[in-house]
Amino acid sequence: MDSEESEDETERARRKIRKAKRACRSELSVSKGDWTRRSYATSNVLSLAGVVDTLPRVDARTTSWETFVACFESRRRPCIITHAMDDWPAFRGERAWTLEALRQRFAGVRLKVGSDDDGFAVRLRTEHFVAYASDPQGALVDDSPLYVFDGSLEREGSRALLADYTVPSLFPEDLFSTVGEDRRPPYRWAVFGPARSGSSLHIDPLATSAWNALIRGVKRWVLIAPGVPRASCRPRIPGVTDGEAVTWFTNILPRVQSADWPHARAVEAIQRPGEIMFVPNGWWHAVLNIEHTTAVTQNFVSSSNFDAAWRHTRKARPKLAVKWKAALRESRPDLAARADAIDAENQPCLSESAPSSSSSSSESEETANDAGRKRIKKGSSS
Ligand SMILES: O=C(O)CCC(=O)C(=O)O
Repeated sequence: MDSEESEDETERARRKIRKAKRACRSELSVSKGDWTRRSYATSNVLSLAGVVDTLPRVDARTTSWETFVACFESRRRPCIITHAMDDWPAFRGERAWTLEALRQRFAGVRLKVGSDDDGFAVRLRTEHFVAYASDPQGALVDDSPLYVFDGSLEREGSRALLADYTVPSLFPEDLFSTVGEDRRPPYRWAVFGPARSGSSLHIDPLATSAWNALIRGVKRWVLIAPGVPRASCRPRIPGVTDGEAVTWFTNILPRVQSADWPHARAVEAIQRPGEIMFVPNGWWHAVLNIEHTTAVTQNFVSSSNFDAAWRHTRKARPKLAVKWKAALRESRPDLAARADAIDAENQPCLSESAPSSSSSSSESEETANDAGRKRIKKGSSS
């Protein structure tokens, strides 16, 4: 390619990116410089000085599923799992998910970078996203860069990504799989994001738990225990909060960490390549990408979070719940019986608002909706 052609190519990519930005965040003007207005690129928001990582590490090579369930899953304790992805093609070897390898393999594949105001997916070709990631007029200066959160990996172009990883053996249960791929809620995402992109504080929908495997880069996590009200940890402050991770880390996290914060201390972690975060159901969590990251994440229901997931699904997705219970009746009659027992309770909602249970249903729904409108993935896979 001569230099004129490559200039055309750069300009073409920038045009596509401007279009995607306008669609994803119509409240910001690209031409007036709103994407760089807060100058986060020159702030210290990526500094890890003073961050104390207190999460336990669990070595997948020496930990049985039974031990993991007893010590973490059933007690809803978050942790980071190590050595569970050592042999993934996504992690090591020529198919490893570096930006350059992804560009070479998937240049023309259109990845989801957000949703427009009508809820439709906004997509960018991988080659354009990779160009954006290192563009001094793009992700390198944007306050909160575009973030690939693609939940439709079974599409023609991206399907090959699914062969690059396997579900870690500590997560053998996936109870929504019983209703079939077409009916089940979105559950797996490829996640590629420049520094300062991320996920603002949220709780995953339907009381699902999640694992998030980091392949390249560094992620900073903050986790807040179930039961903390939204108004405390995700207050809406006009002109200050905007649903972006970097904004939450800059403006709200200091309040959460202050001495007069009336709830349990937030848990912090720094996740590095090869580490898998386990987020139990009902935990608030926020993530800031400290470097450019590539990752894959899946949400799931297991025996440990089944009761909470059943309550949420029954309320938020009643038709799905009917099909789910019928499918469980065949494959997991023990859990179908548990669902029957929950349904037979006279006041099912009371247990959901008890402090020891997962987030209240309304809190979770609100969070999922906020998330679904814009970029946080878990509302939709389109
Ligand atoms: O990697 C991220 O941005 C965090 C994703 C997330 O919030 C999750 O997996 O639930």
